[in-house]
Amino acid sequence: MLPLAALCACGVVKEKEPNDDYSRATPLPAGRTAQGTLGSPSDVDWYLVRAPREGVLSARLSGIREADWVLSIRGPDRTELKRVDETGIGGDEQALDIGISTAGLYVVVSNKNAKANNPAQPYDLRTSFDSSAGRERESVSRASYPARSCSMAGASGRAFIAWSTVRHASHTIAASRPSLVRK
Ligand SMILES: [Ca+2]
Ligand SMILES: [Ca+2]
Repeated sequence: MLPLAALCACGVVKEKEPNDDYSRATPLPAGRTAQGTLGSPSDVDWYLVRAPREGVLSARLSGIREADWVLSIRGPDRTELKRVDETGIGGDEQALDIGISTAGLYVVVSNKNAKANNPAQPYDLRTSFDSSAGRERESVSRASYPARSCSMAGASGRAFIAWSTVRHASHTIAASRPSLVRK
């Protein structure tokens, strides 16, 4: 069980250009938020996300109205594990419940809108890390469930459902309350 503070690690990591390929990826501890800019429409930003132990990583990219984001998750050997391109210009992209080991993962930010021209406006790449989920991989099959706010339902049965569906959220309070799992 992680203390809540570890799940909500604070502080923003600024991208370090040039970071347009894996060899110059900006380091980003799992659970932290990176902030960067699109220096040009074709700017690509690589981040190397490191986790202290095995777990599950989620990432959400947002913040520049003109951008048409593509979010790519790549393994330590740069093989693409997941590519997320669900929205158009102005939409957020998110990748949920990606298994991560201590070898880390690359998260690659790019833009498809050739007319995007807002190099001063920052984007946010928010990550969350849940090491408790590493022990119960079956929960990964719940990845398609929408994240809900981490309200604590009253009845324990209801709380368990909430716990199951929001456990990947960076602020999953329920994850620190394993007693709720009891019937
Ligand atoms: Ca950049
Ligand atoms: Ca870049």
